[in-house]
Amino acid sequence: MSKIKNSEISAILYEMADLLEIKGVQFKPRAYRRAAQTIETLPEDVKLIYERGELQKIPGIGSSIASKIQEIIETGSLTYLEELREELPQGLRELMEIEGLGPKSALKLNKKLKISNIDELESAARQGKIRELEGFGKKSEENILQSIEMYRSAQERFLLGYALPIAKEIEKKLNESKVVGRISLAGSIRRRKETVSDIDILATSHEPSKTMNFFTQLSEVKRVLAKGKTKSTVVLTNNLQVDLRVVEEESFGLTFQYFTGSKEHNIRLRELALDKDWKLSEYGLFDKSTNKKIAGEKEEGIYEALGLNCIEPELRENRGEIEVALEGKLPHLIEYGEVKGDLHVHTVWSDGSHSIEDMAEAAKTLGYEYMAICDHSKTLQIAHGLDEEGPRKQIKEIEKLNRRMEGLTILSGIEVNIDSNGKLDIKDDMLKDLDVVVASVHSSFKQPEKKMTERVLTAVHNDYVNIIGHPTGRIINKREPCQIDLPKVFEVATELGVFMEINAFPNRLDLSDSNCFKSRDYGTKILIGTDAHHRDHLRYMKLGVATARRGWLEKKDVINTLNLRKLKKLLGS
Ligand code: DGT
Ligand code: CA
Ligand code: ZN
Repeated sequence: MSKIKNSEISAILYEMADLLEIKGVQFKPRAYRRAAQTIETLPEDVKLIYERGELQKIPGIGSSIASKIQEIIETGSLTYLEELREELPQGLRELMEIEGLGPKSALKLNKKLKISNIDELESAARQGKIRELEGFGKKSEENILQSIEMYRSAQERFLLGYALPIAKEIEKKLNESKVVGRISLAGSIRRRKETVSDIDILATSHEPSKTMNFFTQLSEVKRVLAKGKTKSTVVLTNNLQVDLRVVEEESFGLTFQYFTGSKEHNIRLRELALDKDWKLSEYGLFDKSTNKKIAGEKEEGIYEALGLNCIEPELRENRGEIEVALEGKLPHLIEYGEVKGDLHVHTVWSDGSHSIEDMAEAAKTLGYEYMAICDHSKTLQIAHGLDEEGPRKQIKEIEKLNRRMEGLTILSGIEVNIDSNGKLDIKDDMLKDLDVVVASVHSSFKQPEKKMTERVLTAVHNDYVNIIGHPTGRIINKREPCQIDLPKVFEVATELGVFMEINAFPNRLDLSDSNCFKSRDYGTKILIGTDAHHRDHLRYMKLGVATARRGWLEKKDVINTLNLRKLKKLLGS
């Protein structure tokens, strides 16, 4: 029997899904993708489940996929996959990594222009060969080049939602090993920036060489780029780079402040110090004339000495936080524990992995008071959305569950699709009976600004829409935000009592931090929703809260900090 990991099994299933999709097979790709998603996030080794004969007890895994998993576990590979690889041209999966290229266009590019990787795609586009192809044109050639650029930059910056759990795990291992005294994440990951180029960690230690040995020998490490007494750099098997610095106890606070950044924030602080004839460096805050240390041990001490309240790491981007802190008017940011429920959750009724009940149980373990089920509506065919009568059936099921559930209220909802003219694909008659209506754009992202703004405003004007989901449609590192006049949307939404979503899914974070920052000028209320398609995704909430905090939002700005009674009143349900 092979020693195969869950992640390797799910990689095979994902590839199956892609290849079947390229082949044009119906339904199966979705089943494989869902199984891959489930296995990827399973806390237990699939092999153990298989040994107990319980593969089919895993949600979303039927007999056919179970037998494939069995073959993978027993032989380390899958014959069906090998056959598909033989049958289909090489490189199509790589091409499909480019946003906007589906299986059909990838196949065509391969057949007509013999393109089988991204480099070849780029050179064909630069030579103007793609515009000559039927069904492509000049515009799509430009779009391809733009998407390639985004794909390339994605290789350099990692999603916060991906890097943060890994960073915390390494922090935990160092802590438990007892080779460090104090330890903390620093840099962009401490500021919870949406993407990070690396993981910065600071620690104190009585035995730095022991610390560095332990760090460079962690099981996740692929390569050691540098190993010194005070600083080491490693690359993990997933290509993330991690820096560990061992610093002096006496200057931990200052060094911590310095390496948290951002650089722009630090430069502005240094100017403040200079105004007082002080010097701020990574070793401390000193009086320039006497060279006496003014602060350094504690991070807060530096801010205090400069006449500022301590600025939360998420705010340190030089977006005016220092000026506001000088006036003593820093916002009281929403806290990570203040969220009382999730209002954007998918289930097996559309493209989610779990039943309503399973998602509700998972929400309960997070201490939530409520959760709204917002499955996709019918036109989103790839997500197998609810038809016109779907919501009615779901409301009944939710009522039944609510009678039984204790400690959590399930709200009924839907994520309706806003079509290219702003029309919704579920009738008002149905929408009015739901507690929560999220309306989102899922297609025609390239419309001109005026058209897109009108389109979204049409949805905002609908009497039953509560929330605009992922308002710019961006996918970090993959799809640019659509062109939309957000200030206008904020203004009208606020007037009509419609809320804007911070979609907390790691590759969305949409609204972004800077858009949240702008929304404050309009008094716009925000909903943080995870868009969970799996129970483990509910934990993305903290990424949404981080985005809100980076956007200077307070508890009062975010509707899902309200208790159920107040929330229902606000939703008019
Ligand atoms: P990243 O890694 O691109 O996601 O962003 P950061 O902010 O983590 O940047 P990084 O890793 O290059 O440096 C970590 C922190 O160290 C940074 O936030 C501030 C500080 N730092 C680095 N270089 C400089 C510098 O040249 N001047 C100042 N004032 N601070 C710096
Ligand atoms: Ca960094
Ligand atoms: Zn959506």
